[in-house]
Amino acid sequence: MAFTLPNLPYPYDALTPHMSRETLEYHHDKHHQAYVTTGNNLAKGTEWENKPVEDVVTGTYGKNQGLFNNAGQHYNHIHFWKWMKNGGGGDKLPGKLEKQMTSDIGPIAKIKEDFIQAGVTQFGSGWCWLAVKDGRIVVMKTPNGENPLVHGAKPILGCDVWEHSYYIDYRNRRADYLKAFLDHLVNWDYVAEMYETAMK
Ligand code: MN3
Repeated sequence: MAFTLPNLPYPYDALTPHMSRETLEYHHDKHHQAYVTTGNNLAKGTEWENKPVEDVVTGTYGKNQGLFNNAGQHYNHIHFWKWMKNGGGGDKLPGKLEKQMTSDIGPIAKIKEDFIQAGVTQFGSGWCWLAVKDGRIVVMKTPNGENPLVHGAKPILGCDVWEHSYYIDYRNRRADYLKAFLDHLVNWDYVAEMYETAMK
């Protein structure tokens, strides 16, 4: 099946005041839609037409930059919408996930600090992540549309640090955006779900 734009799993104003309706309208309806449209156009007539997005991402990395950029961003955004929810964030994590994260990285405060640091130090556009690599949860960062899938890891949480994700609400204050993401937006249940899938 060709790439299709998923609906947001909540109304456009559900994440206010931490992420505005205006940001979600532009980010979901314009930016994500453009990755879907361009990705489908670039895949047309190639071996990647109608292939699962994960296969396109890993198969085109380092080989077909144009298609990779759009497929990577499609994959990243499909999950990004689901990694947030109204009333999310905070330090109350599903027990098993918290146990694994704290044993692999350290206390929740350190995990948050490392995640924010990864996002702030990603020069230019990109993403910061929690991912499972070799059975352990690690903090990562990637440029542009890259994600942990092409680095032998499985993403369980990602935050978009392209300016289109925060400039309307936070202007240049990327660290404040990352803090609000962790404190008020993260859907830890979906992170736990991706963790379970990654460990299978
Ligand atoms: Mn984006």
